[in-house]
Amino acid sequence: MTTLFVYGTLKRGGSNQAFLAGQRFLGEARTSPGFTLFSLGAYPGLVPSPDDRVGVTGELWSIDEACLAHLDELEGTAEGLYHRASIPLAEPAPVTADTPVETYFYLRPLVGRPCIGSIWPI
Ligand code: PCA
Repeated sequence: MTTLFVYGTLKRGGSNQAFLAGQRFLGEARTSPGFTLFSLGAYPGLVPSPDDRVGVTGELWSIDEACLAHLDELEGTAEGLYHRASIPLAEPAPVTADTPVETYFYLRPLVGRPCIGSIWPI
């Protein structure tokens, strides 16, 4: 099982929520400061942002291996669209600090894309 932080279309009510069917919702969460969101149109991308003081708001889910493989396909990890890697959470978090949490980092250029800060509205 992998603990995944989702911040965009995978959140409850989001357009890709169905991809998390049968997985376990652990709670709402926020990353540590140092991350922000850009709008890529119909979905957001999370990137490191050293000047950020707020972090990104999202949800934690416990994901099984088969689901995670589908999510990696959806997020285009093989094509270099997103990269799944660990991210630190702000306290208090729905999981203990020693549980590794992963998220999808956006990898493509952000030229001309609007920075939308800490929340992707659903
Ligand atoms: N889907 C993933 C990454 C960006 C997106 O829209 C998520 O919700 O976390």
